[in-house]
Amino acid sequence: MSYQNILVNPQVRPYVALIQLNRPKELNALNLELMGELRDALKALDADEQVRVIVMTGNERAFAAGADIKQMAGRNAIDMLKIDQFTTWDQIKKTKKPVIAAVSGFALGGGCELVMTCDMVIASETAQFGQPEIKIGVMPGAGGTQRLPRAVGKVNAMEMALTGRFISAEKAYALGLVNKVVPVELYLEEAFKLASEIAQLSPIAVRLAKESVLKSFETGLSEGLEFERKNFYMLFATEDQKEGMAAFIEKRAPDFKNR
Ligand code: DAK
Repeated sequence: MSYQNILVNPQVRPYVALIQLNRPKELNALNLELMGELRDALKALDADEQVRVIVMTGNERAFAAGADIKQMAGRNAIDMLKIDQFTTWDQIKKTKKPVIAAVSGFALGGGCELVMTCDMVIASETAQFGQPEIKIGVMPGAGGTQRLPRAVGKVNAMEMALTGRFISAEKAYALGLVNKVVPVELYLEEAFKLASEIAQLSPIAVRLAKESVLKSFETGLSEGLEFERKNFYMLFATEDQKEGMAAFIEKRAPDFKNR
């Protein structure tokens, strides 16, 4: 597939794919075209047997500075309703393989929300996160008011959503929004390292573990535990479980086959 607004490398490392948002002049502002391509690329990589983990990144200056304000500015409520971007965002959120965001520079508005749809986040020291929509007369519309408080707590989410202030990578780490902060020259490599570590594991176990963790955001504890148990039992039907446990007992490295 050829894309105009993103770059895709399906094998940047063994079993690791890279998607790079690529509208650098606009700080990777998320226009409809880019979001559609991102949805299509994630769907294709999710179906590709040679891909086990996906890294999503921007460039050093910006992961993404938000939805494209110039594209949105003239729209009315009915236009927004008809465009129905939520279908695209919902599809992105349904990616079954782990997605790691490698963030440098601005991750604002829809950019910050996109980061929060990812499963893990590696940030460069220069990364800045924010929900500045309030400054342009709107509010977060792609999950910011729901995912941000779950990630950083109510008072921090309120401060970000109600003032539009940005937070630094260091603060984002302290609040639990990102996994690790590294110097800018290392953020992508660090994301590949994390991705490669996960790519060596049983993909089916990784998939069910991801699904189970995500379930905890949607359910109460009892229902979540029930869901976890079913997935846990299911893994005993896989060859990878037999291989993983045999390898442990035989003191060798496992060779997982995704079966
Ligand atoms: N949209 C369009 N263009 C943008 C942009 C954006 N969000 N952010 C930056 N740019 C463009 C600038 O217009 C400029 O273009 P030229 O003027 O050179 O043509 C270029 O990128 C460089 O930006 P600056 O010159 O402003 O660079 P600075 O370093 O001075 O400032 C900045 C960087 C990131 C602080 C500043 O650009 C800025 O404040 N940008 C806007 C940030 C923002 O407000 N983001 C939130 C946008 S609203 C939804 C899904 C998502 C959303 C809504 C609904 N549904 C599913 C329904 C999301 C909404 C948003 O994100």
